Amino acid sequence: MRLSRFFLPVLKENPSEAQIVSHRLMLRAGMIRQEAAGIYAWLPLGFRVLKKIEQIVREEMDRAGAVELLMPTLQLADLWRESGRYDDYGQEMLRIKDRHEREMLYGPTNEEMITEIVRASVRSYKDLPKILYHIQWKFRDEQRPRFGVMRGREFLMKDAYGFDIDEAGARHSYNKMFVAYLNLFDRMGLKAVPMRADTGPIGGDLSHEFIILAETGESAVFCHKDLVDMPPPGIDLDWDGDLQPLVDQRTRLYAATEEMHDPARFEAEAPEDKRLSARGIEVGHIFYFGEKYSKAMKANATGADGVDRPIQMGSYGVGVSRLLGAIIEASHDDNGIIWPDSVAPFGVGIINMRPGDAAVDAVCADAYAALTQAGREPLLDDTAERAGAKFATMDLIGLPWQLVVGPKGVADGVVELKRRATGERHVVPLTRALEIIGG
Ligand code: 5CA
Repeated sequence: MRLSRFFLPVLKENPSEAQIVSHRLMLRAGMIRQEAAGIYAWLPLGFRVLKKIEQIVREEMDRAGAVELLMPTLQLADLWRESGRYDDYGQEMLRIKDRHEREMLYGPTNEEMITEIVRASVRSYKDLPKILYHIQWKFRDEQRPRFGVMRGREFLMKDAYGFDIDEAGARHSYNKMFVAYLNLFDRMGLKAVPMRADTGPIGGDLSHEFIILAETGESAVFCHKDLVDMPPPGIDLDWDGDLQPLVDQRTRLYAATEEMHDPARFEAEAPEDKRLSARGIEVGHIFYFGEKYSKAMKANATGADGVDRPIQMGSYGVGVSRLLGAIIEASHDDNGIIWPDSVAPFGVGIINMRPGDAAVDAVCADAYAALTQAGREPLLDDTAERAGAKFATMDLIGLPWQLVVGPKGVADGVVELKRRATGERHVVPLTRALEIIGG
């Protein structure tokens, strides 16, 4: 992509409405624009990152055996009357009437709809287990939308739903999602700690939140320090085998959100030098709630014993749009964002220091072609901005590599390559720079 053709409305000044660094940087880097309280337009740079995050989530869900579908954002109120949640959900639910005066709502979550879909065809244990998921916009009329995409009213969620014939099967589905979550957050460069959590309006009694530690996090969290540096389980697993030891290893040590925190237990279970009281961002939340929806909505399946029973269910959410904020909170410096390679909107920023100079333009064109060919998605700054502004913009938008091409270097047969995260620079021939980026 050429910057002269791209749409990157960067802000020079700090927007006054942004209270936390990720919100400030997303606005300054021209990634999002607020259209109403808690409702954002995703501008091209932000949209590219959103798609990258979505794709990592999708790949790890698929690896764990989940199956993607897409449910609508609008739902019928009658569906929610079946589960009893239409009245319970209160003011967070956006209620709408269509032209026939039919009561509808913009989905805050999809337990009811997916239960309706599954009950229409699943009859017996032979049709199970299934984990179905979608990546779809949700609306929750939050009382205090704030911190940009962290607590929006419209936000993108990956929500998966597990269906099993019995509790042991449901537990296995829960474990699959637990393990997949640790892997997918790791792929985004995040250290997520699973913590015992309150189940709120989703229900059930087994639940974990996945928390990224950050000073600006909305929740107070308490955990054993060893959990923070525990490596992810890894993708090379027998997903149908016993995942319980992997889960036990990560749930044995104390970790709880504020609502579930028990100070006496914390003191008993974690030695003083291992006790971490911090703030965190909830990037995922998984629930096992058994028959809560299947019983109310009559979603039954016949077991191997011939007995008809409500299907055992769980639900598994990832805050896809919230993750942009969480990643920036975890990875930035005074000059701007530092994207991990896996989610960066472009892999390399090529800075043309003198557009119009035939020799410089030619080296930029070579670099652009080679990087495109290698799948590194370059962004070529071919604008007429002055050098200082070009460097500031590149640092602000946080691409992992910067390749600076200027007349003096070109005359000497070299370019300057900078790693955004470390500031490390190499002044080397273009071919060498391409090797370093590629390797
Ligand atoms: N149905 C279940 C799981 S599929 C569910 O809705 N769970 S949830 O309420 O915990 O939401 C799942 C994830 O969505 C949360 O962990 C959080 O990362 C994200 N999320 C929730 N509310 C918001 C919001 N207002 N803005 C941005 N992300 C949100």
